[in-house]
Amino acid sequence: MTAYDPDNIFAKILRGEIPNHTVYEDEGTLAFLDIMPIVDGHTLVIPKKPARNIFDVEPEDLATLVKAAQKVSLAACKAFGADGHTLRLHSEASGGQEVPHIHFHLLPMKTGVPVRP
Ligand code: DGP
Repeated sequence: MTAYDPDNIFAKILRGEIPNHTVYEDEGTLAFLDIMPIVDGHTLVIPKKPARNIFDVEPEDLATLVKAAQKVSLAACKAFGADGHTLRLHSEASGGQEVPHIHFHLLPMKTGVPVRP
C-alpha cells in the first residue's frame, strides 16, 4: 500500500493553505464544492484524518464519513432541487482517483439533466 502523501491538495485544503468553498464542517469532516463540477452542487466530502482511500481508512472513520455524506447529501439535494443523487468513491489511479486523500463525490441529480463530461 502506498503511504499517505501529506502534501496532497486536500491535505493542503484541510490545513488552510488552499482556499475552498466549504458547505459543511464538523469535528471529523469537511465538505466543499468541487473545483471542476460535473453537475450543479458537485461536492467533495472528506475526513479530516489522513487516509489515502478505502483500502487504508479505519472502519470507524469510514462510518463517520458516510454519516456526514448522508447529512450533506440531504442538504445538497434540497438546496439544488435534486430528486436523486450519486455518491462516488474512487480508489487509486486505476479506479479514477486523482487526489490521494479519501473523498466522496456527491452529485445531486435531476431527472433529465445529464452529468457533464
Ligand atoms: P478524484 O478523481 O476522485 O481524485 O477527484 C478529485 C476531484 O478533486 C476532482 O473532481 C477535482 C477536485 N479538485 C482537484 N483540485 C481541487 C482543488 O484545489 N479544490 C477543489 N475544491 N477541488 C479540487
